[in-house]
Amino acid sequence: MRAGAVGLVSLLALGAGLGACAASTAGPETTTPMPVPLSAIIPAPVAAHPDPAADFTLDRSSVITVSGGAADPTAQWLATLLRRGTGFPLPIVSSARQGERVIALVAGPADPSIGDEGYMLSVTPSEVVIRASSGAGLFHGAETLRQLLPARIEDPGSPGPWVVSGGQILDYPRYPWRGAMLDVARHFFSVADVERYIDEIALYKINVLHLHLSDDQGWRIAISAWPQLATIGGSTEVGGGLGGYYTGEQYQEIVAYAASRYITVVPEIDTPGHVNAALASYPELNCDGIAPAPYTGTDVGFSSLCVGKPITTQFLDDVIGELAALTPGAYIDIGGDEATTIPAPDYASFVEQVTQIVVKQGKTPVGWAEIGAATLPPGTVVEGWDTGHDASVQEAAAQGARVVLAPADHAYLDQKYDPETALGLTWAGPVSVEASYAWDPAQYGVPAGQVEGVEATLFSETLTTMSDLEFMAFPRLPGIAEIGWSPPSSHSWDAYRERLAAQAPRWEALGIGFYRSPEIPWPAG
Ligand code: TNX
Repeated sequence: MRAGAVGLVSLLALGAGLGACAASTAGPETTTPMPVPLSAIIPAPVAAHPDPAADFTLDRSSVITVSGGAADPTAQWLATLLRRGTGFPLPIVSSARQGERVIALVAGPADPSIGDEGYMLSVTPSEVVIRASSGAGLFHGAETLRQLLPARIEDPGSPGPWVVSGGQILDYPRYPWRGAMLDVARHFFSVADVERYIDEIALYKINVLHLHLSDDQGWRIAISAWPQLATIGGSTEVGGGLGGYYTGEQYQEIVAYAASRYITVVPEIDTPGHVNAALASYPELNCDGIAPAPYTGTDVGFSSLCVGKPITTQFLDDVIGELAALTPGAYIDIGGDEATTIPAPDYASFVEQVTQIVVKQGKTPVGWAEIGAATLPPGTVVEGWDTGHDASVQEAAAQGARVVLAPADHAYLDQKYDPETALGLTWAGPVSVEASYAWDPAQYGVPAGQVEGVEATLFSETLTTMSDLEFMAFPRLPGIAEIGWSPPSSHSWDAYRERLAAQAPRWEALGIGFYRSPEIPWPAG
């Protein structure tokens, strides 16, 4: 699914100001702030055509109309957000009465260039129309409208006026996979925390939540045939805290919450390495039949499943089978990184076995770059991490795998911003805000048609609370989201840092404790 640029030429020509800076205040004769320019949103839109004579003002008598069933969930979501912020009733109706100002969500035929995730947004004095061919497109359009409203829309019962800049946006993603990986294994995060993170990444049109559900320090998903994985494997975390795990129902709640934001959960069970929590839970999974002690440190690369032992196959069948049954999305991630304790041929045969188990369950395998050393089923998605230029990414690409790029020196949100950052690791960093934005997935030697997208990873060895996650993700995550969504022609650090600065009041209103990096010209306040 790659959307073309058909029909965009005139809009692009008129869309001067793309990447322009954020709202400024009007002249001294008035205190009414200028509305957010159409081109100020993150990710930058494909094309924006401002019409200063066509601003729209949301008022107490405004209504939301829906047309096409796919519009209903987004209408509900948008109504909740706007009612809370404005205090207006904003009923959802099938058609507006004469003179009512309207936000119209229209699911149906749209410009073919927008593909299945794009949207068109048109703002005139009487209506805001968001049109898309899918629910996902409408949702992305609604997130755009949210950014076009003043940041105080995030605060309950705020005063107006609620002015949206006039004009048109036509917008669609560069890549189909715009991911955020969250490590709930090194430290456990509650369902509420994960749902909050889902809302935060949805703001920037991320559409994949890769959940790192198991590692040496913790196993975080209950598996009915292997209950001790959760009760023993889930009972620890880095630093010796209590850990935790999701029941199947809780995991499904996360998956459903993500789906309501058009985000697909990709669950990862890391194998054959990164398995101390599983080995500690069941002695029989170990080659010598002896369970190791739970692990609460931060080393990597010391544990492995016992390749070739029949019970290992049983374990994989049961775990992947149950996870597949709980997961409506197309993907199961089998990890595959840093398996340094087993010989290369054993590693390759293991990866071939485990990816076939995923295929047998009707899912598409995903794994870290190292799995490129094995023969992979068609369609496999490989995630390039390290620097992204490593040989295994090329090996995977050469066999036709689709590649998601998460180069650690740009996309690892667990790395310190600078040497002074209190949280975070250092092995690939520091990763400044500028570094997180200064890369292009097209420059990693992977054939263009095989670059599936990007991912911002958040490993949690040093992160214990939701505020820690937010401090590391913001302000870097929006840059990676923009690299995954926006056309390369809009890429400009100077313009981007102005747009990023303008996000700060919204994060403050949402209670997101972001890092006030000195690289960004934050507004005073
Ligand atoms: C490398 S990224 C790892 C993880 C660590 C991470 C810390 C990858 C595939 N493996 O096990 O948590 O570095 O940055």
